[in-house]
Amino acid sequence: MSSLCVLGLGYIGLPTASIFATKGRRVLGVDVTPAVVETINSGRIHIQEPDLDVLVRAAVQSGNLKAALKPGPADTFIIAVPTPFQVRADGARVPDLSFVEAAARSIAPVVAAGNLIILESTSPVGTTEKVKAWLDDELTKLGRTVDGLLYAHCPERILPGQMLKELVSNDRICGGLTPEASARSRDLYATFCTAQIFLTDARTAELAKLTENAFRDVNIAFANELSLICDKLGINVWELIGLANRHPRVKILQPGPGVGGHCIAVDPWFIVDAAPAEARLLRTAREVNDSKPHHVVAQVRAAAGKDAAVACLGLAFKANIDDLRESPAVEIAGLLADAGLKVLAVEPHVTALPKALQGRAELVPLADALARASVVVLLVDHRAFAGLTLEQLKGKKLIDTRGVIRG
Ligand code: SAJ
Repeated sequence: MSSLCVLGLGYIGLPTASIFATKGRRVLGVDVTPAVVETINSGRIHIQEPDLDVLVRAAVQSGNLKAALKPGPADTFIIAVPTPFQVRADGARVPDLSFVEAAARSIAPVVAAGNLIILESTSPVGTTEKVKAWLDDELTKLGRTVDGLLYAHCPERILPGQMLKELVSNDRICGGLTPEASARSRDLYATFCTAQIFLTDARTAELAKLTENAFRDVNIAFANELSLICDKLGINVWELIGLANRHPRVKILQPGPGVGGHCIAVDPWFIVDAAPAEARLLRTAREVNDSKPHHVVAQVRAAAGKDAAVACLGLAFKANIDDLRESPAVEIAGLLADAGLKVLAVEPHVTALPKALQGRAELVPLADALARASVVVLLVDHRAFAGLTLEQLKGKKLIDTRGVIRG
């Protein structure tokens, strides 16, 4: 069985490294953060995802998964590092590929003839070619010549909250710089992927991944724009969408307080950056979704008197997870605190407030928040809030951004 070196042990790299290890591959997981390496080597995890702890423990206990700060020799290298965007002085969002570049350069001392280098990180079109160029450059600097390196982009599409299931059951795309690279990648992922694996070129694979998330962003923006129109016209957007969705070819998504997470609110910008004149709809969708938290804040401020206590139900970026990063709910709670309101945050999935809210809000149980607040804003459709009724909120002003609370 061939060996692997996985660069980046985050939400994608860690489950991927672990599943390969449990299938009998020797895996070296690399992360630049010493605490992450120590945690994983002790069989524990530093991120939250259902059942990931069990998988990582099994991988480490099998002896097949080891974490380190630096890469070592392997047959295949998988790059799974973050690809955020930067905001340029003129306001444009441009991809930040510095982590990918650092990872590509870091393997130059250890790559060997015939190795396969896979980029899994969500990336702008052309990044796989750049990985090759960065590695070539670093090899030249080291005075090394390594023949027959293969490169492919094999994007990950797993849904936070269901990652382990989707890792195995989602179809995959393997886009090589050469057909041989695509085929070698397919053989590798077939180790654990039970679904179909489609082969293409690297640039198509790169744009396919971005397209999937841009599609979802545009569709959520449609729902969010409808909610703004309905607020203006005094129509219940949830009833409206429910009725329109009775049409056999209409399937509108759900409005909310904005789009969070690390992918959908980022990836469309990579397309806009590459084709700014053409990607007009994608840019507008991003703007619509990014403006939604401000609309919610304006609604709450209009409902709340000066110094009012506001119960913010939910802080996570979506339902039934504890991930608070890039969450519109956290942004809204912060903006309400800035406006001088007393913010009582209810988030049953965490035990401490995120840094952005520390000292500016209180984390309290649901009953406590409902007893003290005069305004309730429901921000996340967690199961924990599903039973709430209008009766329980009598005498309070309610802003339900997810359409959860029933009469
Ligand atoms: N949201 C709405 N209304 C909806 C659906 C979602 O407001 O009807 C919001 C959520 O509350 C959340 C955000 O959108 O704030 C994103 O949530 P999500 O569940 O749609 O997606 P993510 O970010 O958890 O995961 C996405 C997935 N992409 C697609 O569904 C096309 C996942 O498959 C990708 O692997 C992941 O991005 C990624 O890593 O790229």
